[in-house]
Amino acid sequence: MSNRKYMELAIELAEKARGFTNPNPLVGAVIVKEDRIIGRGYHEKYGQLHAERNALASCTEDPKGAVMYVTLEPCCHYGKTPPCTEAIIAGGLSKVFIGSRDPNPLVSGKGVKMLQNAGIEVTTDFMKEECDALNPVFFHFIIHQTPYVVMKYAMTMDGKIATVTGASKWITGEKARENVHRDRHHYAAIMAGKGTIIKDDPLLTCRMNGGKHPIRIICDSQLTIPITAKVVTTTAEAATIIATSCRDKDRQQPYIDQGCRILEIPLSADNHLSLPHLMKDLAADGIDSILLEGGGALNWSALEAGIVNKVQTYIAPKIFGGETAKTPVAGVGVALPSQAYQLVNPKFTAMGDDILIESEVLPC
Ligand code: AOF
Ligand code: ZN
Repeated sequence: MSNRKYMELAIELAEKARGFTNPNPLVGAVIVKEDRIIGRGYHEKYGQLHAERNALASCTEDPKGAVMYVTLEPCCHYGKTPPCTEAIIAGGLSKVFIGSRDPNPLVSGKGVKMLQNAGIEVTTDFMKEECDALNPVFFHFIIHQTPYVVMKYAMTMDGKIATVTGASKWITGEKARENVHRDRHHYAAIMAGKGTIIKDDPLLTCRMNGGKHPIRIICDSQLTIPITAKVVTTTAEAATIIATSCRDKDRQQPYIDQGCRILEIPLSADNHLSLPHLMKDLAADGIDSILLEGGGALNWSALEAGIVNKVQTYIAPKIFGGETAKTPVAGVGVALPSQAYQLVNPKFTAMGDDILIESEVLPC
């Protein structure tokens, strides 16, 4: 097998843990001796052994003189686990192919140096683009210390997220909706505004087999969502954080009694919750990624605040019409096309009869 095939296998292994390693990266490793795979491993769950150590532990033969293919630069620091570079050196490997560079300041280039200083031959940036594609969330979180935010919405061909009566079940078909549940598992949290809770009373949980529920974050500056809302009454199933500017402890208590956590967030100049402030607080709690299922008002605020990294637009082959039927992004909007929020690197995926377009937001 070629070097590329071995690294492709390492990428496949890394992918298996998606949704379970946050806020740590997805990493896979393969160990090869004389063209035989003698070990393979991946980082399976947050806090557990890294990919390299799992691969070494799985070796069916002595790894002395073998080659490792690893999707991320091996760590060289004592964190929750001892440095992987030590295990690679102790194992006597002769060569390491590395995909992504690790921007973690504790590692960043030092892992490579440590291996080279021990006389190991190192090839860096090997299939870097493919390996980098595993971890946009980790890279964003470790560099900026704020969550990676994905704005998701489903609309008709005429750009409506509901009919004139407000009905929105369903816009997309089953395949697209299954994909949303996969994403609820992949990302650490899901965020919605008060309007969505009052109008739809959603559960915002993950209904994928073997999936985990995202932490539910509700933006409610005045703290007025009903105490009977599903996101409030089901905290035994999935955690709920209510972000509010209301500091009145008596008004907070009924939500706390139901198991919700209250996060006090200051208001911004336009009297909305300060989203950059909220993002910092959530990051401090280890929340590395958020699926924003916002509704028009929150979506606009999020764009304006510059916290959105990616937009996922599901388009269904339907037309609702109706001048007052809601659209995905509301707020005051921009005055000129030249002032638009620009999206780049679009990826198109057909899902049953629907289309998913995923694009990155160009920072302003
Ligand atoms: C992982 N899994 O397979 C590799 C990682 O907190 P720790 O001790 O688990 O260390 C986390 C850091 O280790 C992480 O930020 C990244 O820089 C490095 N590599 N992490 O969770 C892995 N190889
Ligand atoms: Zn490590």
